[in-house]
Amino acid sequence: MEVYDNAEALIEVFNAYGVEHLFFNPGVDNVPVLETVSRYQATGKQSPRGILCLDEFVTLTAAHGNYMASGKPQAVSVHSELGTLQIGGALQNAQWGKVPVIIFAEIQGPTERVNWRQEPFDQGSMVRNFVKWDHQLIDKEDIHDALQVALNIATTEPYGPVYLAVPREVLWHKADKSLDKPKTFVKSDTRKMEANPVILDKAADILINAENPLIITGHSGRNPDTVPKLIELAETLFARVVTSDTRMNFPNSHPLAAYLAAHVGFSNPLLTNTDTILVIDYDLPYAAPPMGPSAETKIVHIDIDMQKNGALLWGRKPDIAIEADSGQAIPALTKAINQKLTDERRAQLKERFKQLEAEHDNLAGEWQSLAESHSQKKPISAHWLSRCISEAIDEDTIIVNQTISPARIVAHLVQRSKPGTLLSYSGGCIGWAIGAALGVKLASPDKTVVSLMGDGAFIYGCPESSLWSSGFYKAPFLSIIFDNQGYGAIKGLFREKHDVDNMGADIYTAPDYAKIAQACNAFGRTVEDPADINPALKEGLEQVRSGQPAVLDIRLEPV
Ligand SMILES: Cc1ncc(C[n+]2csc(CCOP(=O)(O)OP(=O)(O)O)c2C)c(N)n1
Repeated sequence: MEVYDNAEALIEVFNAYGVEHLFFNPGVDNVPVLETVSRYQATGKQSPRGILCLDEFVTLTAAHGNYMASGKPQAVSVHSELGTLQIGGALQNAQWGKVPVIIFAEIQGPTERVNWRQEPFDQGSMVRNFVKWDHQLIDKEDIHDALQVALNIATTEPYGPVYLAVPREVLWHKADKSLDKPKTFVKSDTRKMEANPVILDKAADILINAENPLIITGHSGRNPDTVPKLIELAETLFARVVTSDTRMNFPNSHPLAAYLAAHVGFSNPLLTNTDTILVIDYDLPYAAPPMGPSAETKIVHIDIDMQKNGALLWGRKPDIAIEADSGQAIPALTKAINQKLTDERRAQLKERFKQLEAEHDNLAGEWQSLAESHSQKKPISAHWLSRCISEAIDEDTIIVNQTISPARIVAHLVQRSKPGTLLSYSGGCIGWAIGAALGVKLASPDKTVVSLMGDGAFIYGCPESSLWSSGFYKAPFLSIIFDNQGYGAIKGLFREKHDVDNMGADIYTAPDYAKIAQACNAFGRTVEDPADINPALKEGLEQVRSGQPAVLDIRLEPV
């Protein structure tokens, strides 16, 4: 077997940074890397495990899921400019999801423009809008050094994707013998950024004096031990917590978890009615919410990433900006608040808690009753389905969620309480959940993984590719399709805002998704009767536990 020294250097750098998988789709160009990975694996040498994905969209989406479950940096190898193009919208999700991933591809083109039909002379320009850094290796540049720079940039907060275009002669470079030992590594500084105590003190004053404070968190739960810290803060302030579904940041069963009435539609009255917001690790959603907080609302913002690509949260500066790692800043803030709270204020806050707890219980009860009232509704309702899913899974099951129009229903009815048991996308590209579930299962082989998505998302997610890899690499997960036979989010939004009812975005005489699953050696079942949901969930979970990927196509009321 040939010895490709630069391919070996690449593996050594990946090993040093803890990269465990290489999600790839081949062209002839990356064969030396793939061959070297195989050789390392066959001879018992440490190497990332190669995971073949039959579509490049899945390479990066699986890496995204794998990062979210493992916290480890990721590597993706694709075929030159074509493979890079095929990654498509998965890259926007990785950008918004702050995924520390290196994507590398061969470059064969000239270094200058010849004419528009020439090979891509600037391959990185295809991804430049979405990565923290891209680089094209030039002759004689050391791939080992370039990779370290790339991985250091990817793994420096705020994390994000990087792209490396590597000339064929570098990737294919041969040596007489293997590397004796890895070169030295200079990794990026991973110390936690600490909050400034003087600013924390000011934030504590504002929050103590707030009458109707709201904590909003986006992805503070990315560090699992931040979850109990946030609970402690909420219970010190007795403030309600709104959490995104990107991570399990705060248990939705907690009395301080904010619930919305089931009928409020797209708006969020909690955001407009509060006098003070403590916002933690939160990005502007990809599709902006209709209304932000009022101009009088005080905003305290804790984030590792204050800049948000230059865009301010809700278009305004916070009153207090605390640039820090939330895992450190949250307990420090709780401490500062505890030191300042008088007995009198504590007693007042406890009174507030009683009211919030009663509101929570009322609304949670409303959601449950609504779901139960749908138990025999035909076609099946998303409420009843969500309620059944919640009952069928255990507390360690990891939900990988990209439901769109039923997102709020899922958030209120699928109970999650343990850190790390809820993962979702942050960007805007549909098709994330099924490939991400593959990556999650590879990172968490002992956990049950259940992905939730719409029928549109199932198809966007390249199900044949995701299910094939799931079966082949023995990483089985259950996919549940909230099949409303159309693009519900688009139709719902237009109906509400523009009174457009028929836009032709229905997927009637829908493809048979269960048969697609079966064709990929997965278990597949279609469910149309609400009474069949529980038996189908049981069967799907049993299939997954016995090692087979499974898909349940739950036909809901068409949108
Ligand atoms: C790659 C991509 N194409 C198109 C869109 C626009 N889009 C947003 S939501 C949506 C509908 C998704 O349908 P489905 O997954 O079935 O969920 P539903 O809206 O029905 O709940 C579309 C097409 C997008 N976000 N990403």
